[in-house]
Amino acid sequence: MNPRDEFTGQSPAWCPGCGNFPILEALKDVFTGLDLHPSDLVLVSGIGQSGKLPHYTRANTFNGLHGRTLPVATGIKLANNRLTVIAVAGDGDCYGEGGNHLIHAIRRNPDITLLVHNNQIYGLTKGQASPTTDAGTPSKTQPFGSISSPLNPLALAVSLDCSFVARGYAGEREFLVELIKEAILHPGFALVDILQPCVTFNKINTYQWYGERVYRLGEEHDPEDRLEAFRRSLEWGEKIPLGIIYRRKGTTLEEQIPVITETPLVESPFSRERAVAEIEAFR
Ligand SMILES: Cc1ncc(C[n+]2csc(CCOP(=O)(O)OP(=O)(O)O)c2C)c(N)n1
Ligand SMILES: [Mg+2]
Repeated sequence: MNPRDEFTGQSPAWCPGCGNFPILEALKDVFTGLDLHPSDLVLVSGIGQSGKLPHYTRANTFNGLHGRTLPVATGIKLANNRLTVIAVAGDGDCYGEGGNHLIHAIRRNPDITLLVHNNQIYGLTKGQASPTTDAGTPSKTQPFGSISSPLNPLALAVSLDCSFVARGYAGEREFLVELIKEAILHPGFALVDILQPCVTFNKINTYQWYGERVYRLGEEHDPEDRLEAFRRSLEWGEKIPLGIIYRRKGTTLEEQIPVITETPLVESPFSRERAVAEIEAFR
């Protein structure tokens, strides 16, 4: 058996040519490349076409409510910090409905990798403007163009001192594999925003549109220079940078909770008497 097949779940119901396919395939490369086993992993998602990715993967999975990917992922990480926790979300799910959770997850810095399938549209609900839709882009619900300014997720993350911030592109799968590996190996909260063409509902930000604009950051970019990272994160339009925009070392959420530093919570002995005594103390 091909080792990648170990991670194959249900058959995807995405549209043919969907930019989610290369992300799914890249993830299998990442897992085999890092010698991970399905039982080492938890894939957590919310609602959206992107949110279906865990169904199409063989691993531990949790598909929760729209926008609530990060609270669930954080809870799982705190319950068993030996697991590699990967949160999967869409631009609507994570930057819209779940935007508040994103801000506070970045502040807490759990060792979680967040993959955002950024197709600049609400795909599952058939093409409304999302927080990353460029201003003026027409959609079914705003035929004269989106009236809101777009949210820049990378600039937001750098401004919050997020411990790892990167941008990948579904059209550059091998490069994406390397970025996701770095994100997983990075100790702390890692955001990988992935440009993901939606071939059915986004006829503007197509493979061709992204292909003409993306470029890879070179050696001259120092991801540890926060001001330079912020400057790069603002670049959007004619040229769109791919790669690790920003990275810093920092204390993770788990490292600050002494009770789980030695033994994961899930393996800690449970004493009913002690639990009852603790509850009684609050009466
Ligand atoms: C609380 C709540 N609000 C709204 C919805 C409807 N809804 C489902 S998915 C979605 C947006 C999906 O867009 P995105 O997160 O970008 O995912 P994509 O399908 O593009 O991958 C919305 C608004 C919902 N399911 N639950
Ligand atoms: Mg989307």
